[in-house]
Amino acid sequence: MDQSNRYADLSLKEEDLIEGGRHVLAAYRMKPMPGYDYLATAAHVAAESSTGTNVEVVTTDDFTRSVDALVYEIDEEKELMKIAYPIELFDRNVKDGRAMVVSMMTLMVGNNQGMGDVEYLKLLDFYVPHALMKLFDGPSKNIVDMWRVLGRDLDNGGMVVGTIIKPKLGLRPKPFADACYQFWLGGDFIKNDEPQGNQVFAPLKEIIPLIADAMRRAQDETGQAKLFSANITADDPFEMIRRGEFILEAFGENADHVAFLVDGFVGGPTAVTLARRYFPNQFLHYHRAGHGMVTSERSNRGYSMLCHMKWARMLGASGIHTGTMGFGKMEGKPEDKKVAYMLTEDEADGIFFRQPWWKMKATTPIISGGMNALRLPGFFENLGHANIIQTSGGGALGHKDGIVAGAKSLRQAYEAWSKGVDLVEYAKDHPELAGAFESFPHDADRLYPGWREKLGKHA
Ligand code: CAP
Ligand code: MG
Repeated sequence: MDQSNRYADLSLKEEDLIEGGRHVLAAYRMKPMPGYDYLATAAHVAAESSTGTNVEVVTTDDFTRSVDALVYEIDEEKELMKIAYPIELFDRNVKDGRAMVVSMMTLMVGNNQGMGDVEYLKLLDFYVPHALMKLFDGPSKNIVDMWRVLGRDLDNGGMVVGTIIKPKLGLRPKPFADACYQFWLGGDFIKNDEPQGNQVFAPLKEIIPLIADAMRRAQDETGQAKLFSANITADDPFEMIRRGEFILEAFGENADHVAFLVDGFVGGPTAVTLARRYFPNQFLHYHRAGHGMVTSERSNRGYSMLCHMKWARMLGASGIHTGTMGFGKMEGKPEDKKVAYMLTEDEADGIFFRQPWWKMKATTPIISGGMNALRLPGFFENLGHANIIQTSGGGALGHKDGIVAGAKSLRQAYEAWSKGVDLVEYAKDHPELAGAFESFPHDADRLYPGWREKLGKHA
């Protein structure tokens, strides 16, 4: 059934819709199944994403029609369609009237995923007007709060040197805590790996006190504050609360050195919001494991990385894994830096829409995944700054001279870039950085040809 007479109005102008401030605008990549009309299919998507279904129903009245989502632009050649969603469609909390990301997802990438007349549909970008954006929590903490604990400049505190304790799973409590102590002798920040929690071989109630003790000893040893990001992700929100409360109690006087890690993609908006609202004083570390199933450019369904990041900032993520923009091991490209700007700036260009954030706190990019000291300068050069949280698992714990050297090599790479000094030059009088060249020779050869001669290292 062609519903375009109701769910499409191609006379609508995007600038008027933005000026009107009463619509979420969404841009999708869409291809109808063979034999289906483009506009009719787009209109069906708008129906399924708002007030309709595949047939007219007798209960529809004039008010219903006033909140129909409307297709306002299509370009069949580019497989592009845009929908305007009246903000009244989106669900609001009973308790405080605030808006919720889960409702946006259910409408904008809900039933419209997997429709019989649609070959593929992917949400590429969206625009949220002030009237709705002001109803989202946004972050309560971000890197500024980490710099505060670390005693750094609060406007330009620089890279937080971090790691993920590896192996990803399989360490018993004592070796895990020992690794933490070692890294903290050179680094700032340690996170649980995304699957680490309360495994039977490393019970949380045994391992967390040991980590807290390792933190105290490393702080005493170095005279510097240290940070830990503890995974509290669970199916049961009450389990998350129980973990968080135990962790804060165990860290005691260092509780403000603790971030809570939530596997936000698999845990979903409810898990992230529980952490954001129940533990508002803790840095909310959003890990995005699993996102690639929908955000990958190889996926023609779901939503883009940009949309994922925008929703994460709206939910209140203090920091989110933003990818390594082609400099690490995961998918990415240098142009992904636009996504980082969408997280940190008060206004930024998406793919189709410029989004103001109206002073919502920034979410800090967390840069991880196959990084090491050698790959950092290129990353910073592309992004344009180093005010990020950087975590290297293999890049730190795989250093030939051990964990402390691995941590120091990361900091030295940041120092070299900040001072505008070539990395090989800087390595000449920074042995831990020189050790990174020897630890990751394939990267060294690719990124710094001739490094061996310059550093006097033989193959
Ligand atoms: C990195 C990591 C992170 C990935 C996630 C891992 O370890 O701990 O989870 O960075 O990717 O488990 O792979 P390595 P992203 O440093 O040893 O690669 O940050 O892109 O979400
Ligand atoms: Mg991991």
